Amino acid sequence: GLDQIQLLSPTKEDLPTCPKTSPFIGGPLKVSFPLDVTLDDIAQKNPLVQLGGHYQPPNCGALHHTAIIIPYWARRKHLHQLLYHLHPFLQRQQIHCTIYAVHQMDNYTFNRGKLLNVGFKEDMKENNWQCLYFHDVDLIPKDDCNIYDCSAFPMHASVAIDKFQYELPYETYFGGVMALQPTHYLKINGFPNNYWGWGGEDDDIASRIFLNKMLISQPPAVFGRYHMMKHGHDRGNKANPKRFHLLSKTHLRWRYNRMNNLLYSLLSKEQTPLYTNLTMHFGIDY
Ligand code: BGN
Repeated sequence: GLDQIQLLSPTKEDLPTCPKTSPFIGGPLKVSFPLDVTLDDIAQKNPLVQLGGHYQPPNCGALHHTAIIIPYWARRKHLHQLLYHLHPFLQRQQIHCTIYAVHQMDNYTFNRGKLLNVGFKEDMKENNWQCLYFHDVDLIPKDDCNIYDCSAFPMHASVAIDKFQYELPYETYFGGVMALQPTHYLKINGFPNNYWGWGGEDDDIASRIFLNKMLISQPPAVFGRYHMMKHGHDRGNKANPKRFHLLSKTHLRWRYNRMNNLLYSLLSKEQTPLYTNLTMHFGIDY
């Protein structure tokens, strides 16, 4: 309601609300990768982005309030390329948003589920976000009509990735970019914390959604196109041999393995010009 909007943007109460469809969005995007683009270059090209990677349209009250959460680990180049593409894309959509990079800093195994949980928890402390985009660092949206808002059900945005010939690799695939309202997230008890290494945590999240009798919505495949940036094998993110076993237990564990028993220490929260950087330490893996 109105109260909420005023709370979210206290200085914008006099502005008219933004139109339902932004006049700035176009169609398919040509995605190119300029070499050696620096964070300073990106900041200069996006003068309206505020400290922490925060944006709200200057001339109208945004209809959507979206946090973008990027789990990230030793992929600095990809993060810069993603910011280069994502900031102008989000501004064209006239949404109110902040980009958060959630960074795991320890020598243990990557844990995407846990990073996403921390991202949720820390972001909701900052703002009453109504929509959360959990966004892999290596995926660049290829169509302006892929609007970063939420729908009545959890949404899988990256339904057409070039690496998978613009199709789902399998029917229940839920990896890459997904969008949940806070109520969806709370209903499924957050994401699993116990998948260390590559694979399975996205399938677990999809199971949690189905176990809670929700459906997964998708944008039309022509809008849900993404380019996946190439990368080699990540050290510390080996395929997790336990993932098959873990997945067979989701229906028993989803109530207990969740956001509430989330052990982590937040080492720093840094507002950089283009994103808020959350750095965590998870301690030992188990
Ligand atoms: C699947 C992985 C997903 C990954 C996709 C696409 C598993 C669980 C074993 C049943 N799932 O195979 O996590 O996103 O491939 O790469 O490994």
